Amino acid sequence: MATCCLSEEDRAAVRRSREIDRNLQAEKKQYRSEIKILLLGAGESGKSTFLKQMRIIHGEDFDDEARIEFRPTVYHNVMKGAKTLAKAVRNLNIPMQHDSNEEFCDILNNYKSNILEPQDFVQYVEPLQALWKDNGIREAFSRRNEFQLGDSVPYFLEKVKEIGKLDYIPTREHVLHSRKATTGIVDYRIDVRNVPFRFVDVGGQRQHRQKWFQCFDEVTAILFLCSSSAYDQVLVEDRVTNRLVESRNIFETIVNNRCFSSVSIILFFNKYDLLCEKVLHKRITDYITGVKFEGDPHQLKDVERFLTQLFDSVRTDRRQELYRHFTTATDTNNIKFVFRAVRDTILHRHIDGIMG
Ligand SMILES: Nc1nc2c(ncn2[C@@H]2O[C@H](COP(=O)(O)OP(=O)(O)OP(=O)(O)O)[C@@H](O)[C@H]2O)c(=O)[nH]1
Ligand SMILES: [Mg+2]
Repeated sequence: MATCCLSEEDRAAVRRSREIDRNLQAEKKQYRSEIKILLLGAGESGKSTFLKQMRIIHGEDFDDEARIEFRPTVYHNVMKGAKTLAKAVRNLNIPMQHDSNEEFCDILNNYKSNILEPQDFVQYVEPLQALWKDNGIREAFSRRNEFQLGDSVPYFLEKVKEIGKLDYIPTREHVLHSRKATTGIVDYRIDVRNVPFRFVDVGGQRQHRQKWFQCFDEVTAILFLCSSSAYDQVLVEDRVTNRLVESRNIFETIVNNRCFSSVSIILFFNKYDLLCEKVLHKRITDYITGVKFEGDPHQLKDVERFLTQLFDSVRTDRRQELYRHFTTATDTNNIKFVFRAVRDTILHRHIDGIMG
């Protein structure tokens, strides 16, 4: 990366990182064990997206064949998203701008099938485009925190024409935005500049969390992901609990768990792109209470400080500083940069334990 446009702090991080690389190369030691990184966090916080980035950056990138496998998921994300918006229009008593779109809402309301092939999606392209332009749908979309809409739905609805082509192959960016909840435990091993890493991704929704304990052995570091933009949303699981409050509660149990006293815990305030946009028109203070907010809730820096304090304040052992980053897991360059810093933090602290 060109260092000319980085802050002094970031430049120092790059220098440190290069030094670690040089030392690793010079020592040419054998690794006694792999670095096991556990990805934890509530549902939809971005764990699997982060893992996809590890694959893109350090592993075997998604080739055409691998990307085609995501096609049914993309179709499903589009159709389910449109159906959710169509239902919301009715439930919130919002009039549609055009009658023809009302008819399509009826079709969507009854839509149940799973599209697997391009020729089955083509018929929906035009009505979906018209629907997404309708002021009624736009109004429902602006009230999306009152119902459950995936964060990638607007991204895909903007791209319906491209997705609707008969020779459609999802791009790498489409793969990163596609959403499929994790239900089991996913292991991914890669070498990052000759250091063996093993990532473990788990399902974050409540019903999947009892499986987390199976992965707690021999952990080197935990990347805890929190959806920083979800402060105005409630959980899919119970439709009552605030998503940020849930995330902080889970973080509290993990960070204070004695099993992890020698584990590096690094917090990712993810979905930073969505946070930047949301603070402009929604005050976090209207949803999260009990912790003092200093500054202006429409100022990103003040919100970042508040979020940091919110999570930092639940830690009982405060000898170490809280490692945290604001991240956008769908942005490969951002994750490349952040992961480099994470890797350095981990190697710095655990190098003696992992090298023979
Ligand atoms: N805009 C934006 N979308 C993101 C970001 N990170 C993840 N997403 C999207 O958010 C959705 C949920 O991400 P996942 O990676 O599936 O979340 P998860 O934590 O693995 O969720 P579970 O498997 O249910 O625990 C996907 O559609 C992602 O593309 C981000 O930083 N910005
Ligand atoms: Mg997942």
